[in-house]
Amino acid sequence: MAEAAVGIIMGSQSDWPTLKGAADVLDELQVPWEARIVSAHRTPDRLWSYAPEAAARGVRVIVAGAGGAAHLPGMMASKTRMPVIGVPIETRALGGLDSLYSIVQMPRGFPVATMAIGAAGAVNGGLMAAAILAVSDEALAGRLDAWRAALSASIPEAPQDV
Ligand code: RP5
Repeated sequence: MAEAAVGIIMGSQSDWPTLKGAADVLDELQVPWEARIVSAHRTPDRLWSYAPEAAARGVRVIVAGAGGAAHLPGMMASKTRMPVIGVPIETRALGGLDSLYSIVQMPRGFPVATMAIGAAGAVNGGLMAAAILAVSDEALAGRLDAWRAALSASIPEAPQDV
């Protein structure tokens, strides 16, 4: 199997049903990925070692999802200059606004490209990672263009009674 170009990391196993949306769209675009549980609070040593080890394996973009006190994407952005795409996970207590605010309000100098809360954000995280890689990969750019065109073509012109 090809080496992973995208690292999908998450704070907990419970985030995977959401983050799988990123993995699925990367599969559709034939972009190899890896997935790891890396919690900023529960496994801080893993957080510290992930970025350099992933970069050595060939990972070039990171999609990081976390919920609640969602420090994983921001801390990862502090450790690596690889682009970090943050996915705020929907939470039961606060609906994911807590995750969104934790991820989006980075201090100047260490950006996280923050997606929407939940499932749409995860899929868009995968698409954003693919778009970043497509800048220097013409074949992938073509697949991404075709994916976007197919989505546009699937939208009916008029609504129907269902
Ligand atoms: C965060 O806490 C994780 O990213 C997850 O979204 C949330 C809840 O984790 P679990 O209690 O379900 O493991 O660290």
